[in-house]
Amino acid sequence: MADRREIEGEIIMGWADRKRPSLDVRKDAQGRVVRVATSVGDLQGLITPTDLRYVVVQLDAPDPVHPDDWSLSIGGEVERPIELSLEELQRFPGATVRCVHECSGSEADFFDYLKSGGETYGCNRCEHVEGKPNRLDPEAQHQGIMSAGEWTGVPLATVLEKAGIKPGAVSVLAQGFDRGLPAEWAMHGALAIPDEEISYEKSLPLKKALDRDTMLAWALNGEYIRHIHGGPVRLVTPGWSGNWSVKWLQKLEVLDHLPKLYYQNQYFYLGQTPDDPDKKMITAMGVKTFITEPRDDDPPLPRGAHVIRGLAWSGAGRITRVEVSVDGGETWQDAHRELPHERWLWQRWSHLWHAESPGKYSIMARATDEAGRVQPQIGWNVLRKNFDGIVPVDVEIE
Ligand SMILES: Nc1nc2c(c(=O)[nH]1)N[C@H]1C(S)=C(S)[C@@H](COP(=O)(O)O)O[C@H]1N2
Ligand SMILES: [Mo]
Repeated sequence: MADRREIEGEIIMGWADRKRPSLDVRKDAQGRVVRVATSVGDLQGLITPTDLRYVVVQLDAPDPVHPDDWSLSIGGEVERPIELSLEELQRFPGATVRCVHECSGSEADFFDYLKSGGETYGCNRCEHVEGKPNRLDPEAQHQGIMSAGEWTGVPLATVLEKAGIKPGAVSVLAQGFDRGLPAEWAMHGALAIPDEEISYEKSLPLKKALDRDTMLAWALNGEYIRHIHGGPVRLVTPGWSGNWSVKWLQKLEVLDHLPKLYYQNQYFYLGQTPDDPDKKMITAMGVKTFITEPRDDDPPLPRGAHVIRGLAWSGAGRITRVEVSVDGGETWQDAHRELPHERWLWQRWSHLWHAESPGKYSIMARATDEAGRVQPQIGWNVLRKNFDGIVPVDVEIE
């Protein structure tokens, strides 16, 4: 009898199982996982399985805190400063939200790729190389750092109401219990290094802090949040770039101003140069589509019917339209969008393509969201953040 392993893939609990999607996992000198990337091309549903979820740790990976030892302090411009244990937090009326998280640095190489007219791309530290970044390869630079999840917790607004926000409040500072200096992999040209150890902290403008979907989450995909994803409790800011969802939460402080913070104004911003007077804080994601099939690395395809598939999402609400072009953007047709059409989750879409004549085709897709924003929204910027451009898939029909 042939080895079951050869036929089916892994052996799980004694039984031959299907092949598992591949992850790119990086560790620090202590062997702790600090970065995980995984391809949305391997995703069979809408929710990224927790084992496949991307991970970005900017400072030193902190030691885990046991849920029984964890508490959250809420102070600053509030009537009644409070400290909540996990159990106390869980007594508030709960909520669940499903959303896409994407790291601001996701797909950064495509800025250069589109700028070069589809000839070359580069990274912040390396020479430009010929060709196109492979967006479905988790080992490729800046790829695979987006995931969708179902979060359960309590709306941040509910907890802030309990403490009583004072008039004049402007932002809510959220601080994690991780500290350190930015990791070496995370540093590049246009960035200043802080001169002492810092905490990971962000200060959420009050309007977003009070948004009914902004939450203090303790569960992800139906289980308590694992340490690596920011447990016991993390902030979740649907629609806004991944870096706003502060992990390992320990402190909330209501402020009467918007402070200048390393991970708010220096490490993350949109601007043409480091001292651009029109520098903008990074907030909502753009509007974006991702073609998952066909792929650039497919062999020449036969003539006939092919299904073009993908995922679309936006930082400003639900997707209302996805269009596909098979002639490099000359003409566009509406794609079929599958349900559900949720506010913060990506939508799966498909388009039946009858490829009658042999030749090379450039397949494109573009999305529109309920705010009326059409892809792309975010142009080239010096830190190459929040890419949402239209990247063609190049295929050949035999
Ligand atoms: N405390 C803390 N929160 C953090 C980070 C961090 O390093 N420390 N990384 C941020 C960044 S840059 C991203 S993209 C997301 C990643 O969340 P994940 O690791 O669960 O995917 O968390 C954000 N929150
Ligand atoms: Mo990120």
